[in-house]
Amino acid sequence: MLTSIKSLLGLSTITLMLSVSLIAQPAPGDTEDDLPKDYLTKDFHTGRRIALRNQMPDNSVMVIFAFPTRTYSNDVEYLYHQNPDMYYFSGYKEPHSLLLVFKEEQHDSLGNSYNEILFVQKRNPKAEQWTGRRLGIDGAKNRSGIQTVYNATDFKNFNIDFSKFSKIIYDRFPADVPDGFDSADLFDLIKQFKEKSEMPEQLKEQKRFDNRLFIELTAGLREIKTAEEIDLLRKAVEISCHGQNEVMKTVHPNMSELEIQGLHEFVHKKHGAEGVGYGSIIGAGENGCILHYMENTKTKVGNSMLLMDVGAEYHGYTADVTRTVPVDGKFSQEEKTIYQIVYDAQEAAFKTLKNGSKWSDASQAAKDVIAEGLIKLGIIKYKSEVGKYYPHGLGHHIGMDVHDRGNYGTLKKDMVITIEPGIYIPEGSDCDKKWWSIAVRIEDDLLITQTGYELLSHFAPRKIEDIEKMIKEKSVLDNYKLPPLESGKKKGF
Ligand SMILES: [Mn+2]
Repeated sequence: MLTSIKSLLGLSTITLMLSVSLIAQPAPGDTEDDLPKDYLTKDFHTGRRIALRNQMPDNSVMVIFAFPTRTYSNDVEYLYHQNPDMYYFSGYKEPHSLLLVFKEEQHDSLGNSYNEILFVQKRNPKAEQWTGRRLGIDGAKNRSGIQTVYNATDFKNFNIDFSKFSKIIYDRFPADVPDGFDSADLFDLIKQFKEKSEMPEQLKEQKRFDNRLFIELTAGLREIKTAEEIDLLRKAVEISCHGQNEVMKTVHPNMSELEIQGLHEFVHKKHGAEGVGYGSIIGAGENGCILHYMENTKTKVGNSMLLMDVGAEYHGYTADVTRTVPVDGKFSQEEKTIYQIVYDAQEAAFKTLKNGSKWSDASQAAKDVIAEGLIKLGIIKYKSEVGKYYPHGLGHHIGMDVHDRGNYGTLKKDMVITIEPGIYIPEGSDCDKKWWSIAVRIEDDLLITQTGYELLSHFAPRKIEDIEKMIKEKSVLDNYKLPPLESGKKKGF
């Protein structure tokens, strides 16, 4: 998109001419037929709202805004990502929207009743030609199953008496909402909501506006996955594993971290994953010690260990899978030793998992194995030092967010979680030099069952010998050859 969006607002002759033919036509995407068959259904979103309403306190309303759009460069926006809570409860993926879910039936002045309202982006052929199709009212009804849908432009004059509710359940507002040209964008919707509801500045004093309850209700629902969600997560995880496998089969010391990232994401997209759930982490050698390393700028990964933490996002659900592999195909003795401790820690955590087990038991089991392993090698002296080389938690829920909403107490059937112990020994650490720059994380995605767990990410090898075997295999990606670049040749880069 190289042309300025400002010319759209200038209504140039060309945009006007081109837009005429669009006006009478419905936007593609209005019907379920235009969606991939395994998308979340209207029944899913409707069911989630029913489940929410059942748990809401009497005389309450839940308020969910879309996420803001964000600037990438000048007049270019980042690819839009919907607020997962909005998507979960409505299936609506567009910005500048607002969902209200009421505990009880409401009545308007014309005698119509409703217990949920969705305010959506107004159809606008001129804008749609530039920034994409909009569902509009009919499309949004069809997608969400919500019968009361209005254009966001109608919120300003919509007659609703927020003062009668004993609870207004809301999420904290994003701090950086741009006030665009539109008179009904997210900025205005939030402003209008604050005015209509007479939201006080000091919310802490006001128990009627309840943010804690918002988190509690959404976490309680979203941490237990429905059958449709589990299907989508299975797919996201399997795709991510295929990415890991193809990279293992292709990787060589002259590859760059960026190229490796590209190979993962190519495999994801080949299988229909729209994006990644978080910035792909491809850390060679010392870079593996940076937990959320996303620059991926090393031009040659060399004969080091390669830590790859990558998660495909498929139809709104993200996987989170990490594999750490030796680029030259063989773990050195030191690498093997550290890797095996992390592997054993992961296995120890796995053993605790089942419906009713505690997050803290899994965490402790993994931590104990890592601490004992590091003490045995003389890398630490006391158990209490383990955080030096294992500085993060054991895992988290995955779902629409990579760190998905959850209560993190007891594990329950149909939760989908990651278990990801790691050991990171940066250069200069207070231990024998031979351990320096070794970084290992093994991260798997698991479905909690009544009696144990199902390892969803079993498609990618975890054991030392299985990884070495996989690296020996050939990938179809292996022999791609691109012409070398001409630019910069004379200057030597
Ligand atoms: Mn993770």
